Amino acid sequence: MALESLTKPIEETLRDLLSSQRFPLGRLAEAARYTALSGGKFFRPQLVMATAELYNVPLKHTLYPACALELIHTYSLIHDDLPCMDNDDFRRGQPSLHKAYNEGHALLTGDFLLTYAFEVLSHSPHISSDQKLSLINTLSKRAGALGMIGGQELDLASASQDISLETLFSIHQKKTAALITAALEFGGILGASPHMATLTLIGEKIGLAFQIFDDLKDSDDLDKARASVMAFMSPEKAQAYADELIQSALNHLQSINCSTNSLQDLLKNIHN
Ligand code: GRG
Repeated sequence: MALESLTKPIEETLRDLLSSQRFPLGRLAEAARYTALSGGKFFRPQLVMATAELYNVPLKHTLYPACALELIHTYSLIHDDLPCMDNDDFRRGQPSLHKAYNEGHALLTGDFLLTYAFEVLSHSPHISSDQKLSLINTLSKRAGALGMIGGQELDLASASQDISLETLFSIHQKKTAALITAALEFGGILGASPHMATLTLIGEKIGLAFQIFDDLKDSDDLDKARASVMAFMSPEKAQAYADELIQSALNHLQSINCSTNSLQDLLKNIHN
């Protein structure tokens, strides 16, 4: 499956899930569409679909779970941009949500997306109740206090402090890699994979690499107090370390030995 062919169904499903037909009252869905459909890469939903493809899961079975993950990602970006967090006025080249609407509305839109993601999972068509429960359990753990939110808390607590490389990687593992790991696990759950532990390992490795590449891209953004790998090593060393993580993930993927290239392609293009 060509990676570009994944983007359109993801976008269409998000547009439908956040449509004014489904939400005729209020402006939460409108505000959610403002951020969710503003040119993100859809990396996490693509990962879900490419992993499910390893097990020949039909595309239409993957769409709701893949989009649920993007809803969580979108909420995290909206809340992260708020003045009490990263205080960013722009996201994807347009005013952040709290600038386009207001802070209260941005907070509520994030809350809406967080709760709606679980509703979407519970309504996912074509999949069994056991699979739905497993997806809900995985997402609540990966997005919660031991995952993404725990990472954000650690990040806030470490702001403007000297932290060790170990602590930095722990922040990255939770804040960024947890949701990426959930994407691999989602694909595995949808495909009733016998390789769940390997998929988790691949998710952890590429999640850390993804954040290191993001740190490298942001390396000239010196205003930010956000913990970055650039405080610990040269760009060349950081790049080499991230490349090693990707190579190791690719080796693990090869050990699964399924006949597909989409996931491999995604992993190889992670730095873009
Ligand atoms: C819930 C407040 C709150 C925070 C959770 C995930 C997170 C912590 C905050 C989001 C901001 C951030 C710096 C996340 C690190 C992960 C990352 C590099 C996000 C950007 O992801 P991309 O590159 O973005 O996939 P697009 O725009 O393509 O969707």
